[in-house]
Amino acid sequence: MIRIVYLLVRPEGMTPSKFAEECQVHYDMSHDVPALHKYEVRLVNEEPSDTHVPYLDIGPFDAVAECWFEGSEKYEEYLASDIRKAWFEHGKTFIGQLKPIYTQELC
Ligand code: 3ML
Repeated sequence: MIRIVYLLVRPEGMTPSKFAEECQVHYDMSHDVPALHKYEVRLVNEEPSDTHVPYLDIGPFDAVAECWFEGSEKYEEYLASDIRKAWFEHGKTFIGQLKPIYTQELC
């Protein structure tokens, strides 16, 4: 399974409630995107810094998302899809900055 994690920052001037609304729209749209096995987006609620190991100070960011794909062929199909392109166009309207993280299994 290919899994890509994203940190999302809302655009300057967009309220948190408008951002949350657009995240919901984006989530709803994800169900029509071909070859996307699963999409999840969650709002940042709290970022506690009292960690048991040294705190990594990054951000600020407003949401964490993840895309799942069953393999590289599905990922290519997703990239080629016009519905995926329209989804990204919606993304441009409410994602101010995006940090993609391509993850991999331990072994
Ligand atoms: C890639 C993505 C990360 C995310 O949260 O949504 C998708 C599509 C997009 O960026 O619009």
